Amino acid sequence: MTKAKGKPRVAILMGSDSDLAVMSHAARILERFDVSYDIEITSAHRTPERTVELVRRAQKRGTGVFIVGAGGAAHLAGVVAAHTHRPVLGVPLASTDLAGLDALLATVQMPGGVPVGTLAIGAPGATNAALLACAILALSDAVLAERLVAYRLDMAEGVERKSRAARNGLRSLLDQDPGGR
Ligand code: AIR
Repeated sequence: MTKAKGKPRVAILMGSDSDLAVMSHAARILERFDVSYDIEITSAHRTPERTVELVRRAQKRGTGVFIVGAGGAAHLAGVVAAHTHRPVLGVPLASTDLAGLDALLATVQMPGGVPVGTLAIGAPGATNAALLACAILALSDAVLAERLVAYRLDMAEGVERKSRAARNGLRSLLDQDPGGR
């Protein structure tokens, strides 16, 4: 499935449909930044040949960055990295009783020579993988670079708004119960 106009600049790959809700955080960021992407389910273990085929096809179409999420014995990002020289960003997912620690170690502990840039476990990792993908593409895209600057400004304003609201909230809590316990 391809989203947004033109050839996909980013490929989002994930090991299972059960990963989709978390990986949708990456897609949301790419849409916000108007970066075209392709999203596919493929497994390093269940569909090894499809995985390699998807990486080759994406490369041929000019995809610049791969965002790869998997849980458990999460080898997908490493396998993708073995088949491309383009940047691979791995997102470890919490899909077993080990709560993502298994996927984190499997994704981050690549042997020297085949890098996977590993993000945090779960939704923050998916969000940051997409932001990092945008930052990589922004090296040769001034419009995208501007959007990244605006995103940070928005975020900072949001924190200031929340700080004001927290101060007001505290004031009314203290005014309601001036004695306290
Ligand atoms: N997975 C799929 N193939 C190899 C791995 N490691 C991962 C998926 C998912 C988890 O196994 O990325 O996080 C469970 O997948 P499922 O399909 O059983 O829900």
